Amino acid sequence: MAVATNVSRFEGVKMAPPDPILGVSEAFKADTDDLKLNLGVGAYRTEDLRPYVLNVVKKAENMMLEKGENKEYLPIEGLAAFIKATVELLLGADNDVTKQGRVATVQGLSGTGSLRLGAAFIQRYFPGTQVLISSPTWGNHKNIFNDAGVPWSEYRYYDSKTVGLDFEGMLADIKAAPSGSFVLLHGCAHNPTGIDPTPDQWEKIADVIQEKNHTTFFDVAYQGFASGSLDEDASSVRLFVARGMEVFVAQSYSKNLGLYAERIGAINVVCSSSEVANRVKSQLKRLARPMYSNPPVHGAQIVANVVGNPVLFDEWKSEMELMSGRIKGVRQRLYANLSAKDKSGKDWSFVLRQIGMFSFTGLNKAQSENMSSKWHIYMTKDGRISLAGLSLSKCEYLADAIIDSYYNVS
Ligand code: PLA
Repeated sequence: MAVATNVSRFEGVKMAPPDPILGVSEAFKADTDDLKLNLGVGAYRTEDLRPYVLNVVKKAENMMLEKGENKEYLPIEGLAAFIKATVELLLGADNDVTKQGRVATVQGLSGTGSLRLGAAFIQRYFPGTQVLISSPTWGNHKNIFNDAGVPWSEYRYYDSKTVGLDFEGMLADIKAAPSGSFVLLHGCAHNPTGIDPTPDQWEKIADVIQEKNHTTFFDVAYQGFASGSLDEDASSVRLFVARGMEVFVAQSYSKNLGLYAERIGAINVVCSSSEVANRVKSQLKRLARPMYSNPPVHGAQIVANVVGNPVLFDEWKSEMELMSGRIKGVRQRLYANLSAKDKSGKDWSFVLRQIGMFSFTGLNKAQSENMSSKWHIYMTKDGRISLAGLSLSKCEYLADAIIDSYYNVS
């Protein structure tokens, strides 16, 4: 007979460190000071710093209620209307590759789950092949490929001296990697730096990737948030596809439709023929089935109803411009406050040049810690602040905190 003991079977389980991004929200919640500000996670807030549910999302949900949508299981690949809408949003409504049936698309658990499915596919079909990741990158990329058993290495991306793109370094590292590697690129609004290649630089990146027979893996988590235009922000992906390149693209609707908690996104693999695409899709489904069986329906219906409905689609574009416009506004105000308060002549204009939800401030770990411990401003330790969580009225306070941390903490 088994004897109950108070020695746990799990005695050897160590405490995991808090997540570098989502852990910031936990620390923010625990702070009781009225001045506190959460600039950690990239989640859009209104000017009075409240979460925002898009009007088009509310309208789509009403339509779904009226139609009386059911809760049956979806097919493993997801909702058909969603898949049609998501590819069109990515590649344009009238693109050749979908007409030719060359895109394998499977609905994923938002951007993260879609990246994870793509990574599992790479591990299964190209075991041991490395993925090149930008330095720096979104913190979770490394976890995703680690857990999928895909080795990775880094390519140079950010140049701290110019606070810009280390384009020569980037190209050299992609060139130096073994032929046939996978190259992870942020489709737009690079996280955390807010620095994207120019159209001309995208062409040159594509040249090197083609020359080396590498395969691109685009992470498109911010379509619409870089320029405010959904089409313009997909131009990097469209450029590669127009060149006839086979690419992976992970999409997320967390930010652009504000569907963070719905976990809705997709993994797309653009293939050289419809025949290959069919086989790739069958294998993506085979990977998904034992992981989570099939995806949730609610977010997929929202996306299908917004993107697939010309009236709501136009309304979404305006709301998208409104959100990205608000972020551009706080960018300008923050820059103005920093420049006015800092008498040293330091050039803060990088705040204006960076795009998307974030600003990469250049604050180091100790300085970022000072931002939270002294000023109650929560941010990631790599010096990133989410401007999507900032209001015009808080810019001055933030500028004071940044200047204090930058000059008084080493
Ligand atoms: N890819 C990039 C580059 C991201 O920044 C994020 C989210 C994702 C994918 C995945 O988002 P999803 O799974 O919700 O679609 N990055 C956030 C949140 C906004 C996070 O870390 O999960 C961030 O604050 O960096």
